[in-house]
Amino acid sequence: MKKALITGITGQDGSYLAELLLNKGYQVHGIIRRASTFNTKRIDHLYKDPHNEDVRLFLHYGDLTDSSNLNRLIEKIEPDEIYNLAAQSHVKVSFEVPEYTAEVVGIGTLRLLDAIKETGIKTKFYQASTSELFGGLPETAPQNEKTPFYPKSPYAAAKLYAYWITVNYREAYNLFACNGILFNHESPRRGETFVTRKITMAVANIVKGKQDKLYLGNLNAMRDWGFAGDYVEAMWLMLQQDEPDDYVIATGETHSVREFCEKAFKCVDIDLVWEGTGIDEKGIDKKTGKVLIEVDPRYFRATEVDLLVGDSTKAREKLKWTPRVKFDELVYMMVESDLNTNIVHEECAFTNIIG
Ligand code: NDP
Ligand code: GDR
Repeated sequence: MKKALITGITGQDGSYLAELLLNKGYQVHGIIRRASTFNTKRIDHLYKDPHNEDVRLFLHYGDLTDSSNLNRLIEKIEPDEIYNLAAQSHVKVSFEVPEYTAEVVGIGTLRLLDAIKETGIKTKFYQASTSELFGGLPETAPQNEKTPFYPKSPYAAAKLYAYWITVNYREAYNLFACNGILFNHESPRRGETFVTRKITMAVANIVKGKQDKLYLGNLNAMRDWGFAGDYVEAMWLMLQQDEPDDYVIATGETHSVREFCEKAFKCVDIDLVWEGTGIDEKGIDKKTGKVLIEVDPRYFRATEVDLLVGDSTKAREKLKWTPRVKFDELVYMMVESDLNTNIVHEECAFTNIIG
């Protein structure tokens, strides 16, 4: 039985990847952080009582800031595959906690790679790289593996280090290490403070009368949004190849935040019309004239990434990977899920403050 170790197993991608690997018959080990409340809600459905015999999911306390913990776990588990998904993954938040972000995202990746090298275990390593690496060069779109990098946030700069240290350990120590340069991917399990989920939660809350208005930042930002369930398959495929390599994973389509709002509200039969420009812009319910969306500059970033769209030809040819879920289906899936969930108003109020 193959063994996999996932850092960031409690996150959006970690939960889909754990599901995929368990379905493929793997024994899955995940690193979780100690928190004052439970942080395992995305993987609770995969949990089995460890007193049973057929348990294949094991959770271990750990943290990417703790080298001795990582060394010990890698030595003990001896995984065939390691997926490094753990990160302080919020771009806007990285401007507020730049040092911590660099510590976890950048040096955390080095700690894992060095643990592999030092323990000498034979394993394959996946690094969660990101389209944010291309942030500052919109004229290069669509971006592929050869596009130059220009990080535009502390998060992206830390991911740049993680990208290159992964390449360096592959070249210097012959490790099987891959970078998946993934463009934005979303799902009903997306963190509540990322823009897509913030929008779909607000749609559901507005319909249920639990929220009046949605406050957003830059409505003009354009992103290549795919479905997380499709993207974790690409991660796995990268580690099944004969040679390690780096791959862009994307849908090849790009849409603005404004367009995402329109589609999401359309799912509940609300047509949005826009009035004003810049920070005065409002999204209005065409039928009732009610203002449903307002711009709040608090969500603007010190430096913004205006346009991302990926060219994943290499992955499509070499990995035979294609995204299945289209943009419209993704928006619908997320709105429907939030409509069926009993979201508490307070949670949403917080999202409006910190998202
Ligand atoms: P999430 O924010 O949903 O999950 C992040 C995970 O990392 C959580 O399990 C979190 O634990 C864990 N984590 C955070 N800090 C630490 C730490 N110090 N030590 C150990 N674990 C930690 O991210 P996603 O699932 O969306 O993304 C997965 C990875 O892919 C991330 O590295 C992200 O940067 C990258 N990425 C994501 C993209 C996307 O569109 N989703 C696109 C490209 C790259 P906890 O639950 O306790 O907070
Ligand atoms: P991103 O995702 O920064 O692309 O990083 P996010 O959903 O946070 O922002 C996308 C775009 O929407 C604009 N925006 C807002 N964003 C948030 N969060 N909240 C708002 O209210 C809001 N209004 C407008 C942003 O300015 C931005 O342009 C995600 C993360 O998953 C990273 O970890 C990953 O590496 C990249 O995707 C690829």
